[in-house]
Amino acid sequence: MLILFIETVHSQTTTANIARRKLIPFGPEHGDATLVRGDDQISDPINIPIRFPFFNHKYDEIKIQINGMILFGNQSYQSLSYTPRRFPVDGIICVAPFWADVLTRDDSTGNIFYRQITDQSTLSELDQIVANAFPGQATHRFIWAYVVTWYEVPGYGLSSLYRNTFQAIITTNGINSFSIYNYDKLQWTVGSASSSVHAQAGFNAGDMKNYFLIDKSFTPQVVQLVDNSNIQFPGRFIFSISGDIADVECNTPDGLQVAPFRGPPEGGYEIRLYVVLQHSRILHV
Ligand SMILES: [Ca+2]
Repeated sequence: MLILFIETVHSQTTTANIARRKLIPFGPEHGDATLVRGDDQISDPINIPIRFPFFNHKYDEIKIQINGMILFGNQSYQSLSYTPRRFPVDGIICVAPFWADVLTRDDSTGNIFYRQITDQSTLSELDQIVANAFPGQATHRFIWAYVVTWYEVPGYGLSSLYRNTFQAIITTNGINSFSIYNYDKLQWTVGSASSSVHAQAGFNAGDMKNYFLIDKSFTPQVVQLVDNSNIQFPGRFIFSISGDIADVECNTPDGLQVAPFRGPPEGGYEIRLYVVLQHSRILHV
């Protein structure tokens, strides 16, 4: 409620600020890495220090796809199309805030930035954002997040006058996972080589069962995501992406996570243990 209130106050001042306020801070000055400029490339595999629950599996590796996706797992994904394929799609495991044919190769402005988030203040902020969206649930005590920002990205074969800025955040407490999509600016929806197939927004577990398309995907109106929401916060969508946790018992291995589980042999990592009991209460050991 606090965040909604602040938004309201700012809406009386400047619209430019309100748009930017959807996004959490990004860019090299915030420690982001930058994806090499290009057309359809995928980042090197990024090992993450937690097993991230995404529906029925846990993943300790992600990849950033320039064309608007975060991919899970160690598949090569080399044959992944720049034109969006309608979910469900077998074997593509991703969150896709805006799958469309980005081209930054010859651009001097557009970039894709990404970083891991483990600082407690940002994690608490994400906790609050999700808690505001799902007020009936207990706080989630996130222990890890990753943010990818597509900043001012132009489209393949399109005028560079048209640019998109959006952000995907994935976060988890080791049991519950969420994706947050923030849409700041959407000015194009289909590259010139995509046969009028407009952008798709959603997620896909790759199992042909767990997937979602945000309304207006595959239509020119998908640009309206900057004003739409599933949580009454224009330009923001939040999804629970860890499936049903009703089966999690406090004595099952699934209920216990150590973060980070991977570290240098010489040590130096803080180790935190989390146990989830009765679906929503978290004990910090
Ligand atoms: Ca591309």
